Amino acid sequence: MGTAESQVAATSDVQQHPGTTTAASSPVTDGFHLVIDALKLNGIDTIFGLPGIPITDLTRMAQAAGMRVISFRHEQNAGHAAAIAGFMTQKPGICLTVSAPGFLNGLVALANATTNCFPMILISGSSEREIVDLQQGDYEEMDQLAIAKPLAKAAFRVLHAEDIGVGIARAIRAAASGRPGGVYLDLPAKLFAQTMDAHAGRRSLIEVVDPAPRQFPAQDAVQRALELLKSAKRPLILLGKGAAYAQADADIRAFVERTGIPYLPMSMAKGLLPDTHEQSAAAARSYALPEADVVMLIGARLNWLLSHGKGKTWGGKDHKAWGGQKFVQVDISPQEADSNVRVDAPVVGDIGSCMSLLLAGIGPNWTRPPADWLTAIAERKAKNIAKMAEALAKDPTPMNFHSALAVVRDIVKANPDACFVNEGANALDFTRSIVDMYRPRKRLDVGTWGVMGIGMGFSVAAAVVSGQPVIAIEGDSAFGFSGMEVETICRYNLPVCVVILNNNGVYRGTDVNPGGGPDVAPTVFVKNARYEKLMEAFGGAGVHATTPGELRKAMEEAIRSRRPTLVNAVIDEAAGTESGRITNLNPKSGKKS
Ligand code: OXT
Ligand code: ADP
Ligand code: MG
Repeated sequence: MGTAESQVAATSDVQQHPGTTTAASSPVTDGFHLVIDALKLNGIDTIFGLPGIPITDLTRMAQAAGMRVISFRHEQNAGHAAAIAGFMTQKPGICLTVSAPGFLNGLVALANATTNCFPMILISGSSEREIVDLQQGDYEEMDQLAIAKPLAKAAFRVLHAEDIGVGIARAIRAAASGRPGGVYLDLPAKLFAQTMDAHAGRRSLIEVVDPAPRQFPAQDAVQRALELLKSAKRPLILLGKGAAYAQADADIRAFVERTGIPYLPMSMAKGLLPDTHEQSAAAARSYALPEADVVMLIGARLNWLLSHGKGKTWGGKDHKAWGGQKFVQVDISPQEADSNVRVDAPVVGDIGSCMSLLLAGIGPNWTRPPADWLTAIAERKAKNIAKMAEALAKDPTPMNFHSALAVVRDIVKANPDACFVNEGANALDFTRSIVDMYRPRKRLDVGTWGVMGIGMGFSVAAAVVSGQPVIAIEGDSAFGFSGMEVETICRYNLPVCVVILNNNGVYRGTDVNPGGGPDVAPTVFVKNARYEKLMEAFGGAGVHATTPGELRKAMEEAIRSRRPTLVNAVIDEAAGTESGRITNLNPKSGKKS
């Protein structure tokens, strides 16, 4: 990699900058180059961002220094791109924004990264401290550090060029170590132009050694967990996105297969083992959860997505009652256990280390779970799969979610290495259960918050990071949150195939204004919108698909050609339900809690 010194020598605009050479002509560097060199020194080669005061030159210089600078149309999408790049690579993704409004636009992604345990660093330029602190009305004045703090795992500000190396090292460690998360790094405008001796500058940079150190669990914790699992009559493993993130794929698979315990993948853990694996209990979810007696969580939290580990989902008498399960929880965070219900066997450490010890501990004489448990799950599974096959075989006009997603399912099966992005409500939930995944970390979706707007940011990052084709299955509302990034996709000529499951609105397009006035209902969009023309506007391929055959042809062609493509798949506007599978979370007027 280039040193600070060589960067200055190589970059003409620095030499034009006053103060970059001294009277004695000893080499100097500046804040811009120290930031770039610190990132490069740590193996960070891509920045997702949006230029403007005070970071425009930083984007130019980063590009001149050989970094990939992916420039977006809105910072939120750049932030989501950085976060998912972090999830895919275990290296913090970098999002670079301008001050106040650009910074604020990046905050949803920063907070979402923290919530989802994705390592990312939001770097924002900021206004002059002296003016901000006296509230004298600077250009884009805002106390960004204070605002970012509650939304980030950590937040830092660098005031002096000689501290840039430390600032970036601290940000990397905070983002990647322990439970990963979003980190904010505040770089005031004045910092970039500060100069210092190039040799001293180079010495001030830190190449972070072991940014996410392995953390082995205690041997007695491993034994306790194995004893509990051994005692189970109806054990179940839940794989979460932490397990996918950990890249311990072989050990996780070996543990599942050697114990013979059925498993359920959370959404972004789909594909960690292929969804077609015979031990997958995904198609028997609502049977397996309440019936299980010992549940092992690997990188999954007992949050709302798992009904907090209690209530009717788990066989409890009412919505708050414990279902009687005992829990093993494998997690890097020592505070996660007992956050919702009692965890009988916490195993605290990084999943790679934990799984290697758990695997070693099961030994050759492990008894597989009782046959009646496995048979019961297999029967429920077969029933649900048959029901699903029936629904998928129908060919209604217009298409419904099932007939469109039957096509997507085939395309993913034929292209298991393609990355898969998914958001919406019905467009999310139907896709999750219909489209099987075959490889780890391919399914990228709305995650812990169910946040809309990840679609195009995730797609851009997935294409850039993996070099593989990307398939994005989008509700028409979901797409709207980041739709302008189709220009970004075309600009970088990325192999992204966006499929909009277009049912004319949020959840469906059939609602009517209950007040009878001239406005349409809040959930309804322009009917029969031609989203594909957005992609055509920027030189990509747009397809209006009204049949499964047209959809299949368009997707096959998109994957073959690697050309940016948007398929507007017209879905029956009455096909969706309110909030998809989580209708029950909508508060009802007058309902007692
Ligand atoms: O066992 P049972 O019988 O129950 O069956 C289950 C499985 O066994 C079975 N299954 C299978 N059968 C056969 N074969 C196979 N292979 C198989 N696999 C599974 O299928 C069922 C279901 O299985 P699942 O999914 O595993 O089980 P379940 O019970 O659903 O799991 C529970 C959950 C909670 C884990 C799961 O439902 C889940 O992960 N849900 C995530 C939900 C979510 O996050 N939704 C997104 C948010 S909704 C809402 O908030 C929206 N907004 C508001 C908004 C948001 N979010 N963000 C921002 C920034 N602003 C506003 C908006 C605006 S969604 C939305 C837009 C919606 O409109 P769109 O146009 O975009 O989308 P459409 O709805 O399409 O119009
Ligand atoms: P899901 O939504 O798939 O259920 P969650 O985001 O709720 O997953 O949970 C992920 C969990 O994984 C978090 O509690 C986090 O601390 C944990 N985690 C993330 N990375 C690692 C890792 N490398 N080792 C151990 N645990 C991890
Ligand atoms: Mg819709």
